[in-house]
Amino acid sequence: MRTFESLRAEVLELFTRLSDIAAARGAEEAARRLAAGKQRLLDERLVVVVCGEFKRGKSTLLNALLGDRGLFPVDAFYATRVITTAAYGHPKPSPSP
Ligand SMILES: Nc1nc2c(ncn2[C@@H]2O[C@H](COP(=O)(O)OP(=O)(O)OP(=O)(O)O)[C@@H](O)[C@H]2O)c(=O)[nH]1
Ligand SMILES: [Mg+2]
Repeated sequence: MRTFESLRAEVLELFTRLSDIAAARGAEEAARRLAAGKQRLLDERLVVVVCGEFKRGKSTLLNALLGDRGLFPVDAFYATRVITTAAYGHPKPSPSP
């Protein structure tokens, strides 16, 4: 069975091959984007984009996936008006009594 690590290694190899092709063709923008994508994979950051029309349940879906019903505001009227990112972080320590 293919593991995440083996898939990751395969994709990193593809980045190298594609970057060589982009460089050979002088495709600078493609090379820049490939380098950025490769770096994200090396950093072990997976970026998932959720986009859609207004009021289609994006925030509701994200709250369900992240297990926090109060994380993104959900409303029948416009609730999320700006591009918003969520990232994992260590919880703040509780204030000492
Ligand atoms: N029937 C139904 N309603 C849903 C579903 N998911 C969300 N809703 C409702 O649809 C409305 C909009 O949900 P949101 O999660 O705020 O949608 P959104 O796409 O994040 O909205 P904006 O960020 O403001 O564009 C809310 O009233 C939700 O309760 C669903 O799967 N089924
Ligand atoms: Mg929203």
